[in-house]
Amino acid sequence: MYQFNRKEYEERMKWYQEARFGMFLHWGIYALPARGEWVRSPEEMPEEEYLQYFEEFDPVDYDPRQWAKAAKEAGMKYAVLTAKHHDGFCLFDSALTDFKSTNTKCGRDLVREYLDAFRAEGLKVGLYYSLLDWHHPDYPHYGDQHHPMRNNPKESNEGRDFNKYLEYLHGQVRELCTNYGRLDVLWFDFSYGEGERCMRGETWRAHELVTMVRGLQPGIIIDNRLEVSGEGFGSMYEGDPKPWHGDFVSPEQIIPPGGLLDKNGNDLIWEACVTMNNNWGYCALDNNFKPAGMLIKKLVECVSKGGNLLLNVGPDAKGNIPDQSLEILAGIGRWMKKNGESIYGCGKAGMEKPEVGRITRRGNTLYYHLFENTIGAMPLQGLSKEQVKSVRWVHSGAEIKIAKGWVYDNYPDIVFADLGPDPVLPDPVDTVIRVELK
Ligand code: H79
Repeated sequence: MYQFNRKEYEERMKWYQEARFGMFLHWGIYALPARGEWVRSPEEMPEEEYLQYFEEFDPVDYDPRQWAKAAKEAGMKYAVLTAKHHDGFCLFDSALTDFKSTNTKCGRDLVREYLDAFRAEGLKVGLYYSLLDWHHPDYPHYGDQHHPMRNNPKESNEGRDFNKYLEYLHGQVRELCTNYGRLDVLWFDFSYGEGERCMRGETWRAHELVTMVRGLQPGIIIDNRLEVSGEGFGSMYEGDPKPWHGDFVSPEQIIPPGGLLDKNGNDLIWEACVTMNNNWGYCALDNNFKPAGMLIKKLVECVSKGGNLLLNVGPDAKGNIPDQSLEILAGIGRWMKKNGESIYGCGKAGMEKPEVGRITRRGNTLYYHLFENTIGAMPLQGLSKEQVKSVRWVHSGAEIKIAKGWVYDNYPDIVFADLGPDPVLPDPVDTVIRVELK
């Protein structure tokens, strides 16, 4: 049985911590109702009604090579696609269900095509797999939002055999880990409940599941949601991870204030998953997209706090990533092309955040991210003149001199980078300067 091993852990997490930026893809037949992937739950929509979308689903425009190009151009290094979401619909050709993409009009294994396309672009590939399943007849409900049939007397828990569901879950995870080549990330979602209604850890036969996954896919990275949800830090926080804790903490729709440490003060590996608008799955009426510039700063924030950003797109029912999302990705990509060196392989600086932005760091190289201009030269607080080897603009490589003069003589303990008299920075979103230390 799998047991946590610190050395193996550090080894498998290397690429992931260098990558820093990935694409989350929420796609399924819920793109047809287009009210988000949870649609069945708040609307308490019965199965019969939802099956109309299964009949209708026909993603004629699905070309994952376009998705992969968009991810790559944005500077993303990995991706995670929903192989199955809570609705139970499978985007892969599972032998264990008929509720799958190969049985829709398109007749295609959407997961396989995604994996081929993203690998071809040199991206690491991940799959999301929902622990909840609203289609499986043996998945129970407890009168709360975690199941759409909670208030339907015809759909009581009577006769539901959870062990059968567990066989199904383990069987499908085995299929994914066996039939699709090397997978880099497995993203379970999620654990919840307490007491008799505790759907966490060994409720999923998690130790056995993780042992199987690691046996079939050595080196795979697993999230922490066999134990917790987006809210929890789990046993990793205690400094004593359960074998099923997984490899990273997965804060959802939040960037942890101050980053994440365990209770002994050691860094935790984490990935914030964040939507571009206010939904994961395609939502026709949600045009509340965060601008590219804001998301660039959020990525920098994650890296400066030692974490990753998994940024979501929700393709529509035809298989197209919405235009707004593509434009945002392109905007991020333009910045990443110039400034990616301040993201990849970078992490916390271990220094106070400057007034005008943030700092990321790789070894002896500090990246100062200027979200706005300073008045006067840029103070490199915490550094002494003796430590600083060089200062450069990242976008051009040009030299930046250390500021001299009577104003700066008033602050003998602070080094100032002389950005010139022009208060308009070359990149109004985030201009990066690189400080090499001796
Ligand atoms: O896959 C994405 C979400 O569907 C899933 N995790 C991410 C990665 C997720 N699971 N739980 N949650 C998100 C948070 C739960 C939100 C809810 Fe609701 C509040 C569910 C029911 C009430 C939001 C509002 C969704 C439906 C109504």
